[in-house]
Amino acid sequence: MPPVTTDTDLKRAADIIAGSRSLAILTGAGVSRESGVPTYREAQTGVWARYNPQDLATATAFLRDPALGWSWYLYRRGLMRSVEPNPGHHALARLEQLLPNVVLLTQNVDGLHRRAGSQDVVELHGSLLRTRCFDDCQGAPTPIDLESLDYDDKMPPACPHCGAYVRPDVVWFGEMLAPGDLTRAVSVSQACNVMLVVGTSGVVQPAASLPYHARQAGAAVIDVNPTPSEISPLADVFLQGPSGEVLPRVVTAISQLQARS
Ligand code: BV8
Repeated sequence: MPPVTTDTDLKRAADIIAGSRSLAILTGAGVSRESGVPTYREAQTGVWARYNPQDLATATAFLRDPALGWSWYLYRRGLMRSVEPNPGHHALARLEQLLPNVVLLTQNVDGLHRRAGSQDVVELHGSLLRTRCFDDCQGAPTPIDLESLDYDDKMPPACPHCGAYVRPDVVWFGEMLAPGDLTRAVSVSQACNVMLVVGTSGVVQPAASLPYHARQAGAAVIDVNPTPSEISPLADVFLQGPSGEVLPRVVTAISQLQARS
């Protein structure tokens, strides 16, 4: 679908971002869509079509059926390894070089922002690429290097320290976000003067509240999404279109503004 964004909206967004003293970026699954990673709202592809991620992404589900939970996470981990960052990820990474203060807050667990070169990234919901002891037996978190274990896709391996299951180092529904991550995300959202929201339906809490924190602190909010989301009504500018097409256009416009100044 070609972007519906008008040049006027795009230029307005570029002006706001180029003038930012402190830019907070909040991303969701949509920013990885053009890398080939299905979003949570889409029907899961293939073998997973019959499962709802929210039903699988809980500690209860994992303990109820560890074989299912483990194979789902290994499938997604393999998918993340097989895809590449897309132009949207690279555009966001470029903003760190163009602007004085950029912090990227992501709900995504795919590691693609760091692979695209973003440095200051807060992975609010953890990472599929890391694993840890289900019981955090050596303290929270107890990282476990999966590649150091003998494992298959049938059942989660045992923690070498205590024998509990090895689990993905992600935040499941019903689990608290890492305190340091949430504290930093809220303070960054309250301190920024521009928040760029990309590819999120704005449903999952407490991440979905971050744009409200920014708004309340007087920040301008820009939303990038092919379809209006829970966040769009909050936005000063809504850039309607796929982030892999819209974000590079925004970064080009910012570079042109800086060249003229
Ligand atoms: C917690 C990791 C509390 C796991 C994930 C109020 C306050 C606090 C909690 C709650 C609350 N109300 C409800 C809750 C409970 C729950 C929640 O929010 N439920 C929802 C369903 C209502 N929250 C929690 O459980 C959180 N925990 O707060 O604990 C607590 C308190 C005390 C003691 C103990 C606990 C934890 C939430 C984290 C869950 N983990 N992921 C895994 O992945 O396996 S969430 C997961 O789903 C993602 O990380 C992401 O956050 C979310 C999906 O959202 P999006 O990223 O937005 O993706 P989505 O598919 O929805 O939308 C995609 C968008 O992209 C769409 O808008 C689409 O239009 C757009 N798009 C499509 N193509 C493109 C595009 N955009 C750009 N370009 C494109 N090409």
